[in-house]
Amino acid sequence: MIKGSLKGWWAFLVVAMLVLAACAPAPAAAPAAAEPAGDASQGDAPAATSERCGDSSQLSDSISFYNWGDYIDPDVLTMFEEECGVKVIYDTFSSNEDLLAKLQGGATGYDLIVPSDYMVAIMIQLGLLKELDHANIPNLANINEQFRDAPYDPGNKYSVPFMWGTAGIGYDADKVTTPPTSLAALFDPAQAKEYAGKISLLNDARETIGAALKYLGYSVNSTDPAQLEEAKQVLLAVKPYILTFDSDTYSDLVVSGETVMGHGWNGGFAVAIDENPDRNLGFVIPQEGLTIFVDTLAIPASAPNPYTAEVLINFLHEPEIAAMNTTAVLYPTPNDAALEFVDEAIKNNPAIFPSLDDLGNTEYIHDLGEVTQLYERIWTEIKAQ
Ligand code: SPD
Repeated sequence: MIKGSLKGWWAFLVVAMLVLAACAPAPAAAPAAAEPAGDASQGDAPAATSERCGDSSQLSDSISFYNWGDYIDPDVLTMFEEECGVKVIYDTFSSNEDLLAKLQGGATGYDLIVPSDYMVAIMIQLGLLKELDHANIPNLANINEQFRDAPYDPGNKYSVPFMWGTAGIGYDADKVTTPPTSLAALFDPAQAKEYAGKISLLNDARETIGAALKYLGYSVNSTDPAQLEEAKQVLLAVKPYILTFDSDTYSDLVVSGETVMGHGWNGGFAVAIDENPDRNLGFVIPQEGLTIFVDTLAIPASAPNPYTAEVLINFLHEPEIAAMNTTAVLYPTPNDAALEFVDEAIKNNPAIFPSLDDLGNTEYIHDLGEVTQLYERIWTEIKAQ
């Protein structure tokens, strides 16, 4: 999808290299249409001829896929529907916590979900995920070893990495005095005040409290109440300068000029930069470091169509299909076999595909057990003020 000239990438690429070297809309209701009987009882799926569709006699007529926004090439879903004869009922969410609340609230219609690393660990513990039958997902072998067998899901018993990425700061270099390199641009009140009402932060408790913790020199996984109180005070101090907490449109806001900088994920800003080559947009992983994540494909324990979900997971990791997705959403795929189908300009852009050996101070978010409640309390207080 790198469509235009690469001019717009300069700020993105150069700043990200320098830094790396130096160091909601509420989710929609569970779709009623996604409450069919289980896979095997369907039986009337059209005869599928493609090997990529598994055993067609076991496929359901439809499948309900609940994903992050802007995280799939729509053509991929159409291909799956046409090739395998399975209608995809697609819906999106904006945070791991929204996804969890949905499942805990009793939504039983979803067949395929996309929890991030730490949320997989939480969902496993809560018994919310179904164990995968690896025999139906041979493309698991395409996943880079660094992303397999992770601590959040040893042996990939419940999840298959889908995409990965990092958080950072996206900005319009023509509208800021100096392109940001530090989290101080967001969290030092003196600096944030300069862009009062023109800054957005992620609408995500762990990401945004984590960013404030990083600004203070602490871990995004701090469990120290005193450090968390400091992070809360940092966020409260800059809140008057924040236009919105938003995890879906943070890059659109920079493009429209409603903000001049925003806290967001790399792929979101990468698409904005790619689509606006005439603009001086940039993205930086701040020198303090921020978060790195792996978003995964997993099947809820209550999924009506688990076999079809496994077939879709495997389909999404066909090398050409994974390449289509990464090219459309500009998040890096963990699928090594896909890389030969990804444009060099994308693969060689360190802000889209950061070097895994050089991620500086970036940290994965971990499941913090009971301390999670403290994060939730602080987040509620910040949002309420
Ligand atoms: N638009 C897709 C955004 C996916 C971001 N992943 C979330 C990571 C949360 N820690």
